[in-house]
Amino acid sequence: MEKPKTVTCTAPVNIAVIKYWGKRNEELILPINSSLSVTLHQDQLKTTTTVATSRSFQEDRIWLNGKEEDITHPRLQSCLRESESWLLVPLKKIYRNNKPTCHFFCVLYLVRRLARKRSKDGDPASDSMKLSHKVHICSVNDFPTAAGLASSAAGFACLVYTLAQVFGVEGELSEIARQGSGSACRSMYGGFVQWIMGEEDDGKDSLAQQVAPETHWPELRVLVLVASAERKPVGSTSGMQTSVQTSRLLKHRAESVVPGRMVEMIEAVQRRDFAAFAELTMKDSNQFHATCLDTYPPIFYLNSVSQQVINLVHRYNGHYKETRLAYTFDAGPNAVIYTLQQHVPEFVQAVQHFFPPETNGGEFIKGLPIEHVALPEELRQAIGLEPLAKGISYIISTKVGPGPCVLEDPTQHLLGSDGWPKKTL
Ligand code: 2P0
Repeated sequence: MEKPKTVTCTAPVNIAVIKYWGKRNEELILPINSSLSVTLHQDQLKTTTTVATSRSFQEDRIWLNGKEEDITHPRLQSCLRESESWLLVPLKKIYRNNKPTCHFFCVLYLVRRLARKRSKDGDPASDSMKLSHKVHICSVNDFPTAAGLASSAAGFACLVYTLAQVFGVEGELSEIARQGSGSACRSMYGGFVQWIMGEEDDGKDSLAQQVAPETHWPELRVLVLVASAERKPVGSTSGMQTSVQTSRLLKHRAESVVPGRMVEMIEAVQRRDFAAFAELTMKDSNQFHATCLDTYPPIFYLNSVSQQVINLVHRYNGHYKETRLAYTFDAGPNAVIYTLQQHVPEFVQAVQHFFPPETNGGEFIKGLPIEHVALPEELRQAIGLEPLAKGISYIISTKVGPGPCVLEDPTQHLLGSDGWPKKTL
């Protein structure tokens, strides 16, 4: 048997500070407003994907977090076989409620098509032969999906990046990642990233772009406060669909609020102005959740733990008469806190005081180590909230990080030398 060609890559999670919520085109995933995010460091949170390709593989197959996804649906297979792009749109309609499977294969199709197009422009014919070989894909997240973090963003970014390595495609790839999951286009870069909404009907100008690299603001820290292990009640894809149909506030936000905020946010990042960055971040998260409440029937992503975090942050900032902390919430109750390195130890003490953890609940702080300090009595009194026991199960402490990377060490492949998942998965 011919030895498969195998590539393994990792890709990061991103957390938006100007939120994406609402599409103008469901199939191409074109948003109603631009958005901006911070890429988190892969030492703490990442997706790893291995792609193997070989003449001897019979089918395209995919294993997600150790379980094979069923891609035997005849329409899906025929789309992949025929290489007809017009098939993608009706296919996405059929599969709208089965996002991972359909979108994974649309992305696979799009990377192959791009590789074919580019190989015609001069690459050796042997490469275009390889494009007809089937692939085996194996992908794992190193964070629990239940933590409410955007696993689809890291997952699709990693798939697109790894396939592009296998098929030798270079250049702009965020347009394809976007068609897996909107927010995935922002995980194609490290640092601070904007997704420019674009104007074209075909989405060619709806792309992600780096605003500043991961080295730009070394003191910035990110704390993920994991509030609940419950799955989110309403998924992002269907939630934003209902919001577009019913919320006038969302329309106002997209047309009249976000364009100005994008400009201000980019300037705040460029100046490393934490107070401006933090205030815009909190206001934008609050407005996103206000549009969820303005959706009919309303969508609730925040819970009593989220509300206590919001109060804690405002009272903390109020006590110091300085904006030292910012919160942001996505489609779930977990808070993501942005702050500067020097404020982390004290804030974490405040979290432990106002959300007393379970005593036997394993480690409360994961990720970058945090120095222990005492909680000043006057701060505790100024915050003055009633402690909410077990409200937060753990904190992930991380920072800004780079975009997708290739892992050169073959022992890190998730597929064995025969191209099949390793037994240990
Ligand atoms: C964001 N979220 O900007 C916003 C804020 C959730 C809240 O992007 O339908 O999973 O695949 O394009 O990318 C989540 O939406 O949705 C999201 P699809 P996606 O991060």
